[in-house]
Amino acid sequence: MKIFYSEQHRNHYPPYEVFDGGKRVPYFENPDRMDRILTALKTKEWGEFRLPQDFGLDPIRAIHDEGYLKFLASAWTEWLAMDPEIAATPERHAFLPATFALRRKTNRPTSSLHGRGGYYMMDLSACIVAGTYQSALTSAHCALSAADFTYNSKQSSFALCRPPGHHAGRDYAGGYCFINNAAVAANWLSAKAKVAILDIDYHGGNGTQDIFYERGDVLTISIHGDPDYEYPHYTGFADETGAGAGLGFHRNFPLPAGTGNEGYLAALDEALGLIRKVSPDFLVLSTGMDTFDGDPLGKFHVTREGFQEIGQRISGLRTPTVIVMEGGYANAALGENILTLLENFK
Ligand code: SP5
Ligand code: ZN
Repeated sequence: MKIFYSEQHRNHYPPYEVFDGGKRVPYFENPDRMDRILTALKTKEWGEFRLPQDFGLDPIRAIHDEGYLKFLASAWTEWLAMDPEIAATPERHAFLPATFALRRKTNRPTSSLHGRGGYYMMDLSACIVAGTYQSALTSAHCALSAADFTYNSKQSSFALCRPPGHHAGRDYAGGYCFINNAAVAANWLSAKAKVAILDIDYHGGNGTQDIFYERGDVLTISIHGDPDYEYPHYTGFADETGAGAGLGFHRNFPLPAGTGNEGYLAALDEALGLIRKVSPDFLVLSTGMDTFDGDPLGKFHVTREGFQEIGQRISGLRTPTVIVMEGGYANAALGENILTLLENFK
């Protein structure tokens, strides 16, 4: 199996994030996650590592707002230029806003850096540091490269993306995500063939949902912790099924805290039934491993046997699949877990 991966992600490693309650904690979405996955993949002879190709900005601009991309590109250097204290010890800092644009009709500020931060960010976890923009672009190029390979070969492939993408919307970052890798790849494929996105990360794929909400050409489905108790809190409920031309082409499966293999697989079977009805040429699988029993950010109890079954049932669609890495924070088990899932697609 082709694995598209770049070392570029190491330059995106914020020194902290801010948890609910205002608590500063070490960044959960860290490079060690990739090291665990790399170590596991390298024990197998079937993994063929490839560097991503550079697809340029056009396929990313097709999904993301121009002002937002400019903000991502310049926020860090703008901030350094504003504050000599930060510039003296950049490794101890990350850019975050402290004021957010909420539900009211908002205007887009064009000058204040922190104003733009609050406009383009949904929470305090998508911290920007020096390498963030380049890492996010390269991550998207891994997803595009995997999509290109899968399109041409009709074989499934793995985009080992970091930072992840599914919480990022057209004009906002959040949940460790900046560029929506799966959405960029799926949109690129959608110009050539019929594509569906299945999001199995523990957290609702709000960014992907928003991006495709009014499109009837790409079915999007997310299975996740019920937003009634879990991040991202405000979208991912069962009654959100798309709008306009997209009505009926988005589905959420919010599941209760404590969901184990059995409950998860029942929802998955329902989701796979919907995908079979649409019969896409390609599937983009937003793959988070944070449904794992013991994940520090999750409340599900999916086991390694569960991931085996999940992989088997999804690969049973016999649809060439672009597997895009999203979350998963039980680092010690992450390598084995992703391997268990991937082995079904090789
Ligand atoms: C890609 C991805 O998985 N992003 C997830 C972002 C989740 N951020 C919200 C974290 C809420 C933390 N609740 C912590 C409970 C600790 N016991
Ligand atoms: Zn997640």
